[in-house]
Amino acid sequence: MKQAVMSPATHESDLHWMSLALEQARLGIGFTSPNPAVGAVIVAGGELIGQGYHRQAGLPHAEIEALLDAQSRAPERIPGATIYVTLEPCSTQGRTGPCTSAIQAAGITRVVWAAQDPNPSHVGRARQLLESAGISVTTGILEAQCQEILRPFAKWITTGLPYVIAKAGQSLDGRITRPAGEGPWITSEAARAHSQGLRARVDAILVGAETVRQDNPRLTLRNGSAKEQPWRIILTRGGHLPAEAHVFTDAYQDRTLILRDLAFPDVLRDLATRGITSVLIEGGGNVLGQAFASRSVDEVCWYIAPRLCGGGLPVIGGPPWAQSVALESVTLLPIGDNICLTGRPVWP
Ligand code: AOF
Ligand code: ZN
Repeated sequence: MKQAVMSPATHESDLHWMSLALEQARLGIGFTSPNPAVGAVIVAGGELIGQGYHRQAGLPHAEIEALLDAQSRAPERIPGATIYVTLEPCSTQGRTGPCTSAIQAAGITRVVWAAQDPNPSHVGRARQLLESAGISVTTGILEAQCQEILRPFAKWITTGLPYVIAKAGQSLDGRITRPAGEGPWITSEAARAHSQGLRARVDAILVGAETVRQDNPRLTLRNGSAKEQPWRIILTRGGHLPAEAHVFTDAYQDRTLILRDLAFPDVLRDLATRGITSVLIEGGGNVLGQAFASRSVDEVCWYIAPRLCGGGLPVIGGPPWAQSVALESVTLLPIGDNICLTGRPVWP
């Protein structure tokens, strides 16, 4: 009887503490590649005594950051405490030591995590290791939300391909260019500023050579984020690229990579071997067409402007498809009079 009353309350507090761990994890998004963004909190007697997140590959994992924080705040309360982690703790020596061992050595007696580590070296190992050390384990708390931020890492570590976001800005009639003499912009300044948030999430931005020739884009992160500039990947067949383009002459020219004569998905496999776990494809129409035709796209982010161009380049080029593709998990965000539509293709 007592237990039946107790367990829902326990579950509620697990949700509460895990949501704080998730907040911690979010602080690392964009900074941890090729590692996942992970957060942790340590709780003793219903009080938070430590918190932390993984800041960068090679630096301590979230669990260790939280333990260090707890050691500085209330070392005597760590034995018997519970740690909440958004990811299954690692159990092997990588760039850093195994978190399962550190948790055990600290005297933590309960470990709660949200999502399994998709890394084949760790997946499913932590429960057995911890339980055989007498530590209680609860899993799956806020799993879907925590898995959401693991998507790029999970795809990269399990398939050897980066997570791909396709971005475009189009007129209502699906064009990316305006009639001659009208200038280049289709979407509003606010919509274009919004798309900086995408650049802050990824390791690389990919465009075709034609986009460099026509638009001379900077492809830089300019929203004040402290994140390192994303790689700029230029796909080219002929190799005729203007030497004076921003991507070859600006302060980040060492972050520009030219890939010649590589088709999808080989171009993505090449990037993954360089430790690039996520790529934002920003066009043009031909590159987007090839990315979709090879079913390489995991997420789309489309900006739609209330303007009709009545001609011009189509947002997606290439030959007609045999099948259409629907999106799931769709979100719609008005940005002034423009719209941002996101979703995930469900490949047939
Ligand atoms: C955790 N907590 O915060 C993260 C984990 O090379 P290392 O030592 O940094 O290990 C990287 C692997 O550890 C990574 O591939 C993933 O499986 C896991 N990430 N694990 O316990 C963390 N970021
Ligand atoms: Zn770890």
